[in-house]
Amino acid sequence: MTTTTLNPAALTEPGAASRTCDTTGLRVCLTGQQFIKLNAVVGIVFLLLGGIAAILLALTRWQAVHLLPVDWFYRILTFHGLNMLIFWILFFEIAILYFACTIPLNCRLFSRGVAWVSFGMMLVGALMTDYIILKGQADVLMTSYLPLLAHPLFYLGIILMAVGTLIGVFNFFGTLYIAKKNRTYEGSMPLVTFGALAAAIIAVLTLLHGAIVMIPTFTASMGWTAQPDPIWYRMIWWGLGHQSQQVNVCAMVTVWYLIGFLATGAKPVNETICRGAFVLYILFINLASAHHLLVDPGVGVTWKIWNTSYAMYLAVLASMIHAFTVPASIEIAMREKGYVRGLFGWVGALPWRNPAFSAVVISLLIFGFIGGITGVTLGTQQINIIAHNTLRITGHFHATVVGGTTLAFMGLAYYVIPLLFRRDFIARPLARIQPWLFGGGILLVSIGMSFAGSLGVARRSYDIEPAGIYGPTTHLFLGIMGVGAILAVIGLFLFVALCVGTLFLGKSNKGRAMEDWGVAVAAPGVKPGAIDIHWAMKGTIALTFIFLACFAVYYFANWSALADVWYVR
Ligand code: HEM
Ligand SMILES: [Cu+2]
Repeated sequence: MTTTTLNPAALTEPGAASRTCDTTGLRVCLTGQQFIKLNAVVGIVFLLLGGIAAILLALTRWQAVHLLPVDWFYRILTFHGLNMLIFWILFFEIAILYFACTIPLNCRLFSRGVAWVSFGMMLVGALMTDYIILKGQADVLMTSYLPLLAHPLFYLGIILMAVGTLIGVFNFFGTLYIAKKNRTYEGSMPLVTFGALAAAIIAVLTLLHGAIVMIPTFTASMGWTAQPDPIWYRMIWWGLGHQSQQVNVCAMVTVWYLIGFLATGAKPVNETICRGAFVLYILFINLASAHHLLVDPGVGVTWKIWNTSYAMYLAVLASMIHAFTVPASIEIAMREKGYVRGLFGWVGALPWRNPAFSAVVISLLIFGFIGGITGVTLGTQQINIIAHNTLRITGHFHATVVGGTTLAFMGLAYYVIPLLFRRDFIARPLARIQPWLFGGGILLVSIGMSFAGSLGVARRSYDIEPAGIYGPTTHLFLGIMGVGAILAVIGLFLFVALCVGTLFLGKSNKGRAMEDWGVAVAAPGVKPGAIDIHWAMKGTIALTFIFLACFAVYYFANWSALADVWYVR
């Protein structure tokens, strides 16, 4: 059994100003709290910038609308990719890391100075990059593949961002060190911190790749050194670009466990297996970077197939374990509360009015069913050739990083703001629909992109009309993407408005518990723990078989589509 007990004396050491949370009774380090707030708020501002760019892009790719002129399309595409995937996600992840190493461990943040340096470098780097993109001197897209060359400030901004994040991760490790040294807790590390630790370890590897690739590119852009080899650049860049997605997945899964626990009291079915799954991420995820190089001439076929069709599945296995244990643990918690009827009798009694909870459920379903199934399929070496560089790819990763990670992070904010800013949310009915609006919108975006891509529409392409080969079905799917984008962006703006509005106008909850979003309660007349439950995960197991059936259909349909490419009579 894995248990943790906190040592209440730990935060009383000199220099560790803290308070007791009025809702959870946990001790909160005030420095930690300050930097969780700062990083989360700045992250949300970058999410807003990325969201403005998102709607401009979607209304341009929707060929019937075709909003932006050509130069601004590529400029805004560069801007969107970086503000969303790098700035929003990394700032929010640093907030999650600072949370996971302080509050659940009853520990103070390692260093306020280090936190300021990290935050300052990240902010200056992000602003520098945004400035030079909007000035029109870095139209190289997020990946900035050589031999395209941007203004040196573009690379310098990204380097500052990466090194600043690395310094923040160092603060996380420093905090774990003092937690151990001061014995702020006994027993094993809580699962939330363990997941964050896995994310932090992968982040170090990721950001080192970033430094290795960006520093020589920066010096080349200054004219100091020769330009690095483009194939080398792509290989190392994806060590950054892909692995950082696993940081996201680890952080997202951690949020799933945390909110599942807060909203329903769910405890992991088997902690050892959950922890083992996080270790699989650390060991195998870098190999999966190879799926970005599947049409590159520089690496061999055996290397491609080994890395993407064998070793990668060990990381996929980890995601499948988490996507199983989270709903399974929720199902068990619900059955123990007395909702034992049938396969899905417990679903109706879930706390659907809790926006953090609904965000997590939608995140899990979109990530698993759309992101996971398309990801494994597109990452298969043979199938990739019919999907490479089409909108199918964009359709896939908007299901993972947007429907999955971003939505889970939004869900977390519904607790972070009341607990750490100590203000209750304004406009609570709007907060309750926000995850559905954003999740539903992004589902349409993902489906629209995927099907338009299947019909041959390229990603990163300003104009598909001159080709003259796309029929009404293609335009219909681009329209579905456009309508989905409008819904998703309204959901995004609503989220930002609710958060910012709450910071200024929300009712203070100092001295009392936060206003509850709603948690699962026991069925009438049921004494918790008194219920005998058989086959307590059968609903989740049924769901797993539905998932596997969807996967099989999609996977083999793609092999069939591949076979159609060379028609044999
Ligand atoms: C709010 C809803 C969003 C909408 C409607 C949206 C829409 C789009 C569109 C239309 C494209 C251009 C596709 C192309 O022409 O190739 C795009 C690209 C992209 N989006 Fe989003 N997006 C949204 C949110 C996000 C978020 C939250 C993230 C990351 C966390 C993200 C990451 C990306 C990336 C990495 C690209 C590719 C950039 C490139 O090709 O260089 N998006 N998005
Ligand atoms: Cu990848």
